[in-house]
Amino acid sequence: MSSTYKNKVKSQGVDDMVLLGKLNNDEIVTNLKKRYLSDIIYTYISDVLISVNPFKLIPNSCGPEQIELYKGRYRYEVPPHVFALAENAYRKMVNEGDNQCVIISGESGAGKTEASKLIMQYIAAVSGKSDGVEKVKRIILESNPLLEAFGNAKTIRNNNSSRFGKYFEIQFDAGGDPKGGKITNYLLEKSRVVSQSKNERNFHIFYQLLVGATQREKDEFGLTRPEDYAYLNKGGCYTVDGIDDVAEFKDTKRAMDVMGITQQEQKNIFQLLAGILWLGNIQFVELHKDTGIKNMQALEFAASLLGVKPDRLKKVLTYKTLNAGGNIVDALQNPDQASHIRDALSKTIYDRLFDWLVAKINLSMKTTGECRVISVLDIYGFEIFDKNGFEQFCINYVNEKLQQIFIELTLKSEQEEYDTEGIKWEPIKYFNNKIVCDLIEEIKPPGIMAVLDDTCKKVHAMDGGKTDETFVGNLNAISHPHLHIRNNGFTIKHYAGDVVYASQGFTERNKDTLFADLVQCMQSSTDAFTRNFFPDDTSVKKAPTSAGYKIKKSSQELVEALKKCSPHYVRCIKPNESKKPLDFIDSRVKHQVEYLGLLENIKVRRAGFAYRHTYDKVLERFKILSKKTWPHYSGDARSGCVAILEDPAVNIEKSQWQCGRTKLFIRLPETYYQLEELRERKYHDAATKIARAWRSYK
Ligand code: AD9
Ligand code: MG
Repeated sequence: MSSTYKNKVKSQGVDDMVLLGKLNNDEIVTNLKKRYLSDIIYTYISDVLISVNPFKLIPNSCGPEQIELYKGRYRYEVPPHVFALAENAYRKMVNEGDNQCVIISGESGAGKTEASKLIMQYIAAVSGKSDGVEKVKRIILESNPLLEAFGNAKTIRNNNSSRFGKYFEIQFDAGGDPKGGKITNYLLEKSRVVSQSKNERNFHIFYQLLVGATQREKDEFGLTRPEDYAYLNKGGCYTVDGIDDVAEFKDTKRAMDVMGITQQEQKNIFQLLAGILWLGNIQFVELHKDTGIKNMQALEFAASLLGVKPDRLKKVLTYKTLNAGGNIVDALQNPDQASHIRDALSKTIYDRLFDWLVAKINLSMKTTGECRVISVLDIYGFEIFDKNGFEQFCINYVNEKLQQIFIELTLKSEQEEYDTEGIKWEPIKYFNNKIVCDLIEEIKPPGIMAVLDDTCKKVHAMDGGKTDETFVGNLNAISHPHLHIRNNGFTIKHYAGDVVYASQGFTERNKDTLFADLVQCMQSSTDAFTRNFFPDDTSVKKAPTSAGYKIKKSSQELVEALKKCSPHYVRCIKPNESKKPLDFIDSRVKHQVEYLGLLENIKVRRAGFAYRHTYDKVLERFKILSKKTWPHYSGDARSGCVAILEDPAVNIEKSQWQCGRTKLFIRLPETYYQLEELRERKYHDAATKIARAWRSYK
């Protein structure tokens, strides 16, 4: 190995871990660490990009000059970067006409959303510049701050955590200019609207509104300080390091303008948000034979902001109309139950508002006709909290599905490559998490979701908090190595670790229905904007679908969509819990390296052959090594490569390489280094010769 190359590897690790000398999890961690401490956050495993969150802006890493550097360049010509991956996806789409997708995974706070934004910026920067195209690009880029305002929040893991999943398709014309786009959103964590854990916040927009609204808006909507609202003061956290809510509110409003959301609609949105905050302040008290309202002002304010009569709102919050064997009865709800109904209403309003925003963005970038697509998937990361509920269950299920598709596609495409190139290989052992996906989603035998749906259907709504217990009892019917039933919950052995789920709230959240009384009350709103969120769908007889069913269906659709594209992967790693720069905790990284299956990923890539490239690329890089190909060569690329490898001056043993149909395969990393070393020496010699000639000329 040449000393410069060796020294570089020693201090900065290898760019592509397929070329690691020794191969085990610790070596991978060490390699990532060396790079991380030298401010190099990107590393490849072949064409999979590993990104380690730097928690700081790395100078000259993502600006316009950097974009220029990557534009039109091949991956191996430039250092590893998310721009190189974006460039590759973009060129492949333009040149080969295939749809591309970028699947970004990693745990909460690992850098997925930042990576997705960089990809979108890159594509916007390198594609066409005409007026129409600029408008579409602006919508695509501005949709980020808008959706982040309503769909992101500070959690203990991440100050700007995405609380929804997003699949963003950018649509291009045949020339590679963006024509439009489409966002599919997944499962917003709506429970956050009504409560947050300690040191966490509600969605950013509430704080933005409270500090950013004009005095007139504040007066009109009864907006005061975040501390004054029950929906905001549970987490005891109002501001976030590095987030300026006033400035962000301006960005949100500007983004709304770009989406074509009118001033009137913006006012409606803010009014609805204020309505939610005031709903949250309604408190109930137990009275003799009735449930009363402790603070009438909150009720009146909420009712007025939602455009409904206070009496009617009170009635639907404190009574529930039930059909008991044909008899319609008004069942009084105790203060606890009434609070539940209040929260269900707030969550639904917010959830529908979010869907409305996504629909609005989609409308503003809607396009027709044939197009090519690059899609970017940025979904909430795998989560393990002290207490994990239905939301974590769904989030982690989606992550299982993504891991599954990674396993399927990387192994599948690898296998296909060996097949099409006519190369023999031995499959590598790896943990296939299909078993966990089945445990959750199978219908026969029933998996966890099926048992949950069944419990929800069979158990009467009036059995108090017992449905969740019944659900756990019913889970006993499943005997599975990855499921462990416990008191008040269960543990799933996920690919990324064991998670203990508390069953409380599972059935209610899975049912996800609003009582008819509430819906009718909202339909009576004098405010058309609010009314529209509660369409009268009683005429359409649909079987009620559960939240679990919806997430299962949408993840299946997502998997189908992804399988139709050429995949690109970004695997994000979170190096610490402190969210501080240069803090690299080996054990944390090792855990992620293990569950992301990076070692297996490398092994599969190297199964027999550590390095492979098309003949023309190999020839281009190493032609200087043989007199047969340097300085002039006019034969075909494959024969050129063979001539180089067989040249006595190079002398690579025949057992160390194989010719595929279009690519050259090299077995050991050392062999590849040997070629690199020879190449460096040749260039060095050539440079010395030129310098000598220059000196003698002078
Ligand atoms: V979650 O699953 O949505 O909770 P993400 O999306 O994986 O999570 P995110 O991209 O939001 O994490 O990154 C978290 C924070 O890390 C960001 O707010 C930045 O402060 C920081 N970060 C992430 N990536 C980069 C980067 N490439 N450069 C600088 C970064 N900072
Ligand atoms: Mg995110």
